[in-house]
Amino acid sequence: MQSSYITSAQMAHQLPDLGGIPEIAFVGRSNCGKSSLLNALLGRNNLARASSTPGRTQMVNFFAVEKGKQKLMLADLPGYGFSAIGKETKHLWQDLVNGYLKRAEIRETLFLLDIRRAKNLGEDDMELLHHLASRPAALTVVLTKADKLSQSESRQVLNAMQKELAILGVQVARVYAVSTLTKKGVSELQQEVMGELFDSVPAAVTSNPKARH
Ligand SMILES: Nc1nc2c(ncn2[C@@H]2O[C@H](COP(=O)(O)OP(=O)(O)OP(=O)(O)O)[C@@H](O)[C@H]2O)c(=O)[nH]1
Ligand SMILES: [Mg+2]
Repeated sequence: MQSSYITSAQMAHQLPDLGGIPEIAFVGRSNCGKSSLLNALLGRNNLARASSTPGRTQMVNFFAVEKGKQKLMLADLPGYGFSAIGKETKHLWQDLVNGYLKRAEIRETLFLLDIRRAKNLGEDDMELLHHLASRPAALTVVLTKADKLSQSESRQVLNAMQKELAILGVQVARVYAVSTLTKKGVSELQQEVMGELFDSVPAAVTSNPKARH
């Protein structure tokens, strides 16, 4: 599997045409571990830049991953809920993320949530979850930083989350608990989400996007 950085968009109008290659979107609160998980799924250390400073990713960053002749794009989104940002930045974030989430190329959305927050979803989390569930792309909830809880606590939170989502009527394909530190859940996500998407990519959209222009 080969991966590389492709491009970034800071504003909605800069979102690129990448030739229709299927995309996996990484969405979630600031600091929840989106960039770290993207790296772990690609087996890279710091391709997407992760940081303990919330608000590290401020653009939509696109990374290509190739398996044989098939290609997917992973889109690392800036996080929300970062309290230190001003109104104007918040507005730009909304514009960029809403613009991004309209892309027809998105085939899978990973909604990441720090496992310690899973019992305490905020209004912003809920609003986004409902919005994502209403989109055509499959929605997977990923509880991150599972190493912060014991195995049994983590299993409990995962089960509770599945029940809660059902009660809320949020249509979610799957729920995972992962840790990029211990690698728990990472190979399952690789196989079940990335692998399935790779297998579903028709040869026609795996050609070089530039060839279409
Ligand atoms: N304990 C633990 N820490 C993690 C894990 N994944 C990420 N982190 C840490 O969480 C912090 C934030 O990680 P990022 O991957 O940068 O988070 P992000 O969601 O991309 O953040 P923004 O770009 O600000 O939205 C970093 O200090 C990471 O080292 C994990 O599985 N376990
Ligand atoms: Mg990030």
